[in-house]
Amino acid sequence: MYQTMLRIRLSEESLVDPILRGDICTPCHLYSGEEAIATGVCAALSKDDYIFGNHRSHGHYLAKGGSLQSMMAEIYCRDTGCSRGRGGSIHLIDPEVGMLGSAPIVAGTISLAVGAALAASIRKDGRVAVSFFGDGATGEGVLYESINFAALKKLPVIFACENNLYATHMPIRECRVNQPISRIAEPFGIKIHSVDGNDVLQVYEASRQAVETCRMGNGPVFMEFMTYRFRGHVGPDDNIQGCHMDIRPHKELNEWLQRDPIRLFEAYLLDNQLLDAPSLDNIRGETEQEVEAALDFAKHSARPKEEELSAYVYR
Ligand SMILES: Cc1ncc(C[n+]2csc(CCOP(=O)(O)OP(=O)(O)O)c2C)c(N)n1
Ligand SMILES: [Mg+2]
Repeated sequence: MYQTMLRIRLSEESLVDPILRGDICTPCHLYSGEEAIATGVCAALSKDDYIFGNHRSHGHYLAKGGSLQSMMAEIYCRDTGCSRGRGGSIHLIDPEVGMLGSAPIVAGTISLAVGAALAASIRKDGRVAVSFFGDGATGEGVLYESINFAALKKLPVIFACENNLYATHMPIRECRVNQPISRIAEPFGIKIHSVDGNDVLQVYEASRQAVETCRMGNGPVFMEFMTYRFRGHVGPDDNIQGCHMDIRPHKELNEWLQRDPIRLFEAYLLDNQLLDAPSLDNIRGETEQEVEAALDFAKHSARPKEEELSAYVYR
């Protein structure tokens, strides 16, 4: 889990300079600060289980076992990318590892996860589907329709809400009545977990229980993870055309930086003598190399051919 969180963080941060230089044209919604959620949830799943993501899904894809090289190539819009360079950062997919897709339509993949869970339930294959979405998706009706249908059919689906307190530049306190998001699931009579999303062990333990609930036929489960993004809504700092759009108070950001999920887990590993400082350094060194190799692979891959522009388009 430490390596996965670090792989996500270092690969996200490696994109900052190329984005600022204009080498990457696809919009990138960085996941820095939220790594413990994808990591802890996916650690509780098996390879055969399904996940669906949203616009901020680099971390979901990697945590489920997606290839870092294919992701980097996709972000660089190369033919070697996981969507053959047609999708970019916001359309990641790797069915081999159960990552059934991400898409930037807010709440757009929630009902697809319910569909995957319905298929698993009809086939009785024991698979669980997870839908990752942000607090912003709670403003979309399809979420409530999906929870209702899943509850009615007792589907093995986990609704995983990553509450980072903002939807683009809209603070949650300005667009929702003041109550925890997890309470929206109460009328449906399903299991609910409210979790510190920056504590990977807490995320893992709650997810393990949620997966078990689903496998026993007692799903669905709603999970709310409290967290914060360390970067802008899209790109490193929301400095769009010379105008800073990030209205989040510095004090708030600084307080959350003190609760960096990777630093917290490092402290846990050291305090409990599970790993020593040189081992942590080794993992960091290896991961840095892995990220560098993936960037190199992406940059040296060919772009899709112009004459293949409409290949793979559904007719
Ligand atoms: C249906 C729809 N409405 C609006 C948008 C524009 N949009 C893109 S991301 C976003 C906010 C998403 O916030 P949240 O769900 O909290 O995820 P976060 O970015 O905080 O991870 C919005 C409004 C969109 N992509 N789709
Ligand atoms: Mg949000």
